[in-house]
Parts: sequence; structure tokens; C-alpha cells
Amino acid sequence: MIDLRSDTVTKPGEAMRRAMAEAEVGDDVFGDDPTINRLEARAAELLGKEAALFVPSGTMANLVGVLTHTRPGDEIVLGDESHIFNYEVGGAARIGGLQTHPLRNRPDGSLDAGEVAAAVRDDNIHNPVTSLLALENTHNRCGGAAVSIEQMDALTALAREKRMRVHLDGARIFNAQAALVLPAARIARDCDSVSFCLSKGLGCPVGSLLCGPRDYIVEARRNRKMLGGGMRQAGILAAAGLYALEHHIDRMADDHANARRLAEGLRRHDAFVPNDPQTNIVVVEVARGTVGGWLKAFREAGVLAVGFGPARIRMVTHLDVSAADIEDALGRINGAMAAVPA
Ligand code: TLP
Repeated sequence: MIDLRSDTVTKPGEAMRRAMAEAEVGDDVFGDDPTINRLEARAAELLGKEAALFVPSGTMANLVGVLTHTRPGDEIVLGDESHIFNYEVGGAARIGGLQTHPLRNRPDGSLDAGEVAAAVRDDNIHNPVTSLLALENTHNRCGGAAVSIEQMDALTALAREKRMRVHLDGARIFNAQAALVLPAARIARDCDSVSFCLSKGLGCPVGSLLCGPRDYIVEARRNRKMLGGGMRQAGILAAAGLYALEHHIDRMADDHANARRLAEGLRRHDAFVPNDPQTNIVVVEVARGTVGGWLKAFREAGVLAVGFGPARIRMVTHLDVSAADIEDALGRINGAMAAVPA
């Protein structure tokens, strides 16, 4: 099987497993795990923030990130295609007591600054407090779009002016770094907090980091504990993260080239209208047949993908698929075309 369902499907390789097996560990709830401490310090450094917190998942990184900026009853402004709004089980509402105010995401993953400004409530006793703007870069549902630095700067400047905090869901920020040819720290510079995932393009089995100011991370640590995310000898997992931050950032451009090659191959079939991938996510509009029909035909031909809405399929390139695998996948898909007749 060539598994293109997500970049979360990667398996740790030999060298990463060795680093995990050899990790020095301690009880992290006591702050005693030296490998986690090193990972948090390295993550903060790479993202240009004072401190960082290791959490089990991107979902928890975003939830802790958002909870730590807000009070129950506050309103958070975010994109209607954002991961927080679509795929995090409503945690911000259920656990944070937050009202989400979704605004239309533009195809480039950004939000319209005028619409954000209009969404911010006046200071009036009837109104919720609009305390947070949540951004996403790269943007998953916008086909892995790397949101430009101009858009980031415009939105963070506006948030500053409106006295809102900014949280960046940077689950794939190192893909944005490669696509924009800008350091992740520059992309996140004017965001108060940023989360990123080790378990996606970086190829780790588990883990995400939330980065921000020192006092914010102290409070975030309390919120992580509340959610049950205080782990003990998790240096075994952090060692995978340290390994990935050293060895797997610079190779992300390969995933992006593979995604472009995949999109190009799919475009030859009139049934598919793929995006022009900027990073590692290919989103294909299905012009003929059904999503379910194609997913089944692909699976039978040995290629795994996921449905991404009623007429869209998503395919993601990653560490465990090579350029040769992409050619192989395109060959298998050619073979599958006969399975779903015109
Ligand atoms: N995204 C997953 C699915 O949930 C859709 C994927 O396969 O892409 N932010 C962004 C932008 C994400 O894409 C994801 C995962 C998360 C946060 C949550 O990360 P996890 O899965 O670690 O909780």
C-alpha cells in the first residue's frame, strides 16, 4: 500500500528508534525529564519564543493554547476552514466555554482583515469579549497553503490594534518555512503562541509543542495537567522529536516536490482537478464519479487517500513516500481509472 491518507502515518525509522531507546528520562510532571526539557528548549528556540510545552497531540496543543489565552464566555475569531473549528471535537466550546466566531477562509488560507476587524465586538456589557484570533499555517483544508508573510503581518498587526491575542496553529509550520523560505520564528514572530506537531511531516510517532512567553507556558502547564496531558517518562517520545528537529526539517522540500508531481500526474485525468500544491497536501476535486467510488478503486489498486468533503479527496506526501513511490502511485491510479467508468 502507498499510504497518502496523511503525513501522520509515518513510522519511526531505525535511527529515530535508537534515539528513543537511548533517551535519558525522568518524571516530567516534576520537571525531571532531561530529554523533554531539551526538546522544549529547542522548540522555543526554533520558534523564537521564550518557552515551550510538550503535549501529546496537535489537538491538545491548540486546546491548551486557546484555554490559556481566554476566559469562559470569550469569543475567538477563526477561519471557517480551520482545524480548530472543524476537527477538534468542539473542545474550545465544550472545555473552554468559548464562543467561536468563524470567518470565511480565503483559498490562500488567510482571513480578510476587514472581516476580522468587523468581527471584533465593542466594549459593551451585552457583548462577549473578543479576546483571541486563531490562525493556521500551513492551512490544511486550504490544500496545505502556506499563508504569506504579508497576510500574517496584516492580521497580527490588526489583532494588536484590537487588543486581541493571536494563537497560530502551526501544526505544519516547518512546511510553511520550506515553502515561504522564511524561518518558522519569523512566520510566528507576531503571534503570542504557536503550536506545531512532531507527528506530521517531521515523522515522529507522537507529540506536539506549544510555544510562547514564559508566564504563558507556566499557565499552559497547569491547563495541560487539567486535561490529563501531564506525562511521566515521556523523554522516550521527546527523543524522537529532538531527532526529527535535527534531521527531518531540511528534507521537507522533497515532500513538496512529490506533491507537485502527484498533482501533475492526477491532472492528466479529466475526472480529477487537483490544487497546485504549495506544500505536501494535494486536494483533488472529483469531477466525475463519487469520492467513495474513487477511494475504493484507489484502495484496490494499492493507494490510500481520504475523503475531504463531498467532492474532494486529499492525498498527503511525507517521509515514508519517495519520488519513486509517487510514480508508482500514479501508475496504480492509471490502472484504477477503468474501475470507475465515465
Ligand atoms: N490533522 C489531521 C486530521 O485531524 C485532519 C490530518 O490528517 O491532517 N492542526 C492541524 C492544521 C492539523 O492538520 C491537525 C491534524 C491538528 C491540528 C491536530 O493534530 P493531532 O491529530 O495531533 O491532534
